[in-house]
Amino acid sequence: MPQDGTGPWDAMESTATTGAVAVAAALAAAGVARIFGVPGGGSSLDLIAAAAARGIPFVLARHETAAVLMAATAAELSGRPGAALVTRGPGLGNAANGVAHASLDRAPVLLLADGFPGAERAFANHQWFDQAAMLAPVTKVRAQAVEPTQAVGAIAAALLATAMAAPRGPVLLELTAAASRGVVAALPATGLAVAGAAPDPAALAVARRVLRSARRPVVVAGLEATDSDACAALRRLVEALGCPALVTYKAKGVVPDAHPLFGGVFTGGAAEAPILTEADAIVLVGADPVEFIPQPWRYAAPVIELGTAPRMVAYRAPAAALYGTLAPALAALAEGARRSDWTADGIAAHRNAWLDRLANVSPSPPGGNRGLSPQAVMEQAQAACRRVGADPRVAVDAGAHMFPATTFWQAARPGDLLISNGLATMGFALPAGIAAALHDPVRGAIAFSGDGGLLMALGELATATALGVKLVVVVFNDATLSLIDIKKGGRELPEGALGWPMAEFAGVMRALGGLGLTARTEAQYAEALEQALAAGGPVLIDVLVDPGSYPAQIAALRG
Ligand SMILES: Cc1ncc(C[n+]2csc(CCOP(=O)(O)OP(=O)(O)O)c2C)c(N)n1
Repeated sequence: MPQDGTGPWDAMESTATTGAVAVAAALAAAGVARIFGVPGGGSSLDLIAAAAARGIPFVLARHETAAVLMAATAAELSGRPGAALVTRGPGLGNAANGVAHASLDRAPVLLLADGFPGAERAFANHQWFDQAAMLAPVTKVRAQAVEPTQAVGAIAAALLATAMAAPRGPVLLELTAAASRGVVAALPATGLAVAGAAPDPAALAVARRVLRSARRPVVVAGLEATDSDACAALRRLVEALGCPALVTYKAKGVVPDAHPLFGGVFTGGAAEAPILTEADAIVLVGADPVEFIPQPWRYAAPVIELGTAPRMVAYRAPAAALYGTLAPALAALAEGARRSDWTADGIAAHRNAWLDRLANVSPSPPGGNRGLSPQAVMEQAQAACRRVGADPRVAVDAGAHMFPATTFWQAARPGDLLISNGLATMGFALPAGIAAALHDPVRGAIAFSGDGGLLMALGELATATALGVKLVVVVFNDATLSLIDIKKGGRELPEGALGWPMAEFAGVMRALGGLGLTARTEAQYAEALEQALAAGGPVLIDVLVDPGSYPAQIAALRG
């Protein structure tokens, strides 16, 4: 039966339908909230129409990587798969970095790409390359529907289930117009089943023994601990042990920064070493080694590893390992856990010393640009939010500004701070902020970005203004790729190798239909923040920052 995409869904359930409708049904059953993308002329348009008829809106991005970053963020925040849609050839090529982010940041995303009809391949290779091969290293599984197939809905459902299986990650479905328009007799039947496995008794016994013999355990929460059940169970374990908990960047808020047991951020570097050196057992909870900076593991204490799946990298052989659903394993560990020897004062002393190591202690060198300190940019933003009762999520880009951003932004819940950490790609914060504001329009979002990262994603300012999302974009403007500048050492580099004439971002934002503000002093920034937080729609604040504190910060962090 041909579908016009306007009929009531119930009427379609029992009748023949199309491949696109079957895929849309699989998306809906999996709980996909939106499709982000830049369409082509093949299956894309059928999918957009079929998904809209199923109540899944399409969000038009300006660049495919940004679309996938949005889909990945939506997936992280909802706990359901995300979906992105691109055209074949250049569309898929452009999407590759977003897919790499979804892969290394463990986000379940279905990438729907226009495919190449078999008949066409016989006489044309315009825009053709082996799309599945190109994305093979960064996708868990790839499927093609070239000819019409009854199985297309089931294929989409299976891909979505694979994306959600641990470790989570992206999957690819190439779909030709013939497959999206072909008549399909039945829709995929079910949604996603999420199994909650009980921890392995033998492994649990070992883990309990290691934990019981420890007097000073330290818990490190990673990206998998952001799951709400896992987070609640982790907090109970930490409170039962009365021990400090560290969080990775992606797990900010799993234990709130303001919690008395919060011990700091874990990156795998030097800044957190003092507290972990005191540990006689380290409990890694959902911490994926992709989150750690590439330095050898520093600690002698036995590791108890809780993860959704065995790790791909042998950073350290754990003394005990529990793989599967985190919450029951955490609950089982908490049972009979004895209180540690840590004191609240001892933990607070470590936390404060960690903050001091990263604080903006180094004065700007002579000749500095006299802009704001990056730490002040974060602290003023949070103070302004508290003053007006705003509670935005924040998205942080890759670059030197990420160190003060992740240290000084106080998170209270998982998902309060979004970041690309496994891939650490620039151009993340703006699309992630848009997706966060769409996910939760009441909270909205602030995207903190370096000027280099923002220039990579600039077109998404137009996406933000077209959508009218509640988003504040704060640019750390220093006209330099500062994180790379720190690494140049004594090399003589040609003029312009690491920087550019300072961009006027407020003007760009205004030209794209949003409110653009400029801050060169703390007073101007305070005023701009007040205006931005009162606005319903997107606002950009271009802040002149002084990069003088970055070298000391990175040295303190990484050692
Ligand atoms: C897509 C991408 N390209 C390059 C890099 C390498 N890189 C990491 S940080 C950085 C500089 C970022 O500059 P900017 O956005 O201005 O932020 P800042 O370091 O000045 O805070 C570069 C080039 C990256 N992480 N991602």
